[in-house]
Amino acid sequence: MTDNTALKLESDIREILSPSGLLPLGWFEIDDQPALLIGNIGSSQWQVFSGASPLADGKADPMNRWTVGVISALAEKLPAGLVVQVRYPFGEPNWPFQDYGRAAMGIDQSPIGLLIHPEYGLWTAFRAAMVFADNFELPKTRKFDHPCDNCSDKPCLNTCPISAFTVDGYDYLACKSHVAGQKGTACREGGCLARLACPVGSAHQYQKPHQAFHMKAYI
Ligand code: B12
Ligand code: SF4
Ligand code: SF4
Repeated sequence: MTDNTALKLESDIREILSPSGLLPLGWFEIDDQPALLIGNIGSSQWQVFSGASPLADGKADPMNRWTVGVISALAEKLPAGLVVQVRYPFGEPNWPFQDYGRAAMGIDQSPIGLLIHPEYGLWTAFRAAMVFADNFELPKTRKFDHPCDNCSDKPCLNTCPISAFTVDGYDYLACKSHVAGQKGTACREGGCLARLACPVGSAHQYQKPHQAFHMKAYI
């Protein structure tokens, strides 16, 4: 019989997080303890974040500061002692969030490095991982077929104007310099053209201001 603690906790967390637009993405284990991955799907958090004070105050890393605020408020609403640690995909140490995404969501890497989900495509990002004290049973992660296996044209690999994706990997320095330069307006204002070329989950593509926000932070 399955212990339903994890499902009940996930449902409570989903409800508490719902006004922020962040959501639980799946369970996995960190050092044999239950952990829940939290993130956004498409621009699910953009409307709330873009009206929040961390973006308006002009200080550095507004999305990260906003995330810490949302997750800290969530932890305070849960029973005392239940959350033993919160890990973030920014700051130190550099936790392996793409490994967490693989474990929690049953998805894998696309040829351009981002993890791809059959429904949400390349449009998921991870904002936090919460580690819990109790050793409750976790629901099994569904393992999806890899969407790229059925994509013969692979437009993500031949759309980048400077061919940043090669057999040697992702040339992020060339990418950054293009995005910051005169010819990089399309990427800078509309988002990575290689990512946008993927047909999977295109309904979840980030809204334009959300794309531009990340590209500005990236350069
Ligand atoms: C360092 C880092 C970067 C560096 C990569 C430097 C490099 N050498 O390539 C830079 C700043 C360039 C970067 C850029 C982006 N990143 Co980044 N990045 C990270 C970070 C903080 C650490 C990764 C790491 O060091 N892992 C540890 C090492 C040992 O493992 P690794 O597998 O070798 O890691 C390498 C890859 O992850 C790679 N990488 C990181 N991001 C990206 C993005 C792309 C497109 C590719 C091809 C590779 C790549 O760089 C790492 C170091 O070489 C993670 C968050 C985290 N804590 O995991 C996010 C993360 C991997 N990035 C992410 C994203 C979304 C991006 C951007 C698309 C952001 C944006 N602009 O919207 C951009 C890509 C630019 C573009 N073309 O659009 C997401 C991926 C989500 C997903 N679905 O898989 C993560 C998980 C952050 C998050 N909050 O969700 N990133
Ligand atoms: S364009 Fe095709 S190969 Fe590239 S990420 Fe999308 S599904 Fe995968
Ligand atoms: S942001 Fe632009 S330059 Fe960088 S990888 Fe994407 S398409 Fe290429």
